[in-house]
Amino acid sequence: MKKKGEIEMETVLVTGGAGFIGSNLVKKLLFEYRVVVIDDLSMGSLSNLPDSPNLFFIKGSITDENLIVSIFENECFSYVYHLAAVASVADSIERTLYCNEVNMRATVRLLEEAKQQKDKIKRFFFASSAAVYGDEPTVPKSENATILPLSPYAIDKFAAEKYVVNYYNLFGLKTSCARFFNVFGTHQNPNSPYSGVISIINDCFERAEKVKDVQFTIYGDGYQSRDFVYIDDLIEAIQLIVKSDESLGNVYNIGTGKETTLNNLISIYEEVTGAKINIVNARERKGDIKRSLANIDELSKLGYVIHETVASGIAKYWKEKHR
Ligand code: NAD
Ligand code: UD2
Repeated sequence: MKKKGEIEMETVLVTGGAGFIGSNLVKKLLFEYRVVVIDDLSMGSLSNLPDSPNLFFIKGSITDENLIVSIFENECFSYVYHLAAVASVADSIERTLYCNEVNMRATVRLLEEAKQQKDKIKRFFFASSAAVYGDEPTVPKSENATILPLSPYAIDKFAAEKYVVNYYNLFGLKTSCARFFNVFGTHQNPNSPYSGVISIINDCFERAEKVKDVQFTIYGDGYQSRDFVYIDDLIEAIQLIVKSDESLGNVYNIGTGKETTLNNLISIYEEVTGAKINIVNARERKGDIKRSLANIDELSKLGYVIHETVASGIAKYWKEKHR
């Protein structure tokens, strides 16, 4: 109960808040808000979340329409961060209809419920992906670059983006989107062949501390490059976007504007850890893109400043677990 004169904390919703990015965002938001998290724990874990009297966890699926309606009936949100998704290209190929339910249709359901509270919601934020650009080779990618989604995951992300922007233009719900490039940092789950490559390399170097002959497979020659963005910089960029008026109805790349090859990553890890692992080169993955690099001019106009390079981010990531 609110004591006399006490200012009531605003409440925010984070879908997918038990996941890699979501849990890092929740930790930051808890300094300022009551946080409601909905997550079905299909990929996320409760162990990612801090103990806090201001954290209210709901185990459930965003595809459960009754649950979503009841959450919005019982709460009044200042911000909605929609991060819940099946974040795997491979899974979207295996389970196309299910992933479409989660990644696209459930986004529309959330928008419909948020629309009812549009005078109170300061921002509905949607996590999209650089995957929407596909393998059109021009880099760096600006937000108006050719969109060439190559997987059901990428198609759903782009379609959902379009709905999110449309709910601003048609109904006045305050929305923004961001296309995340390759994010890395604490709580990224390395336990799938499709986990983020840095989480997999990190896991290899951790195992190399205990066992010999740990092996990491590079699919291709290792000269493929990505724009790897450290989790803390990503979270800062998200908060910059949701607090800005210029970002209403807009989509932003979140990356660093710098590319790093897999071979570079290995060298950075050898430098940071002082260890070595066995590297095996295998055939390139089908559909793999050679280069991915963000143009972040639009985000920079909002005041985005990158604090971590890939090397300093990896050093922080490594030291977090190896104090
Ligand atoms: P993640 O898998 O760790 O997080 C997704 C969370 O959503 C998980 O906790 C999972 O349990 C939850 N979830 C999945 N289906 C759900 C459902 N039906 N109902 C409720 N919760 C459900 O992945 P992440 O890397 O933290 O990704 C977060 C968001 O960012 C996703 O939308 C993803 O597409 C996007 N993204 C991530 C990256 C990256 O590099 N990690 C890149 C581009 C886009
Ligand atoms: C990311 C997304 C993917 C999809 C894609 C669209 C993640 C984890 N992956 O894939 O879901 O959105 O972007 O562009 O968010 N690699 C190896 N060995 C390994 C693992 C990876 O060589 O054990 C290579 C992989 O072949 C690729 C690079 O490392 O060339 C990066 O792989 P990734 O899955 O981390 O990221 P990406 O951009 O390919």
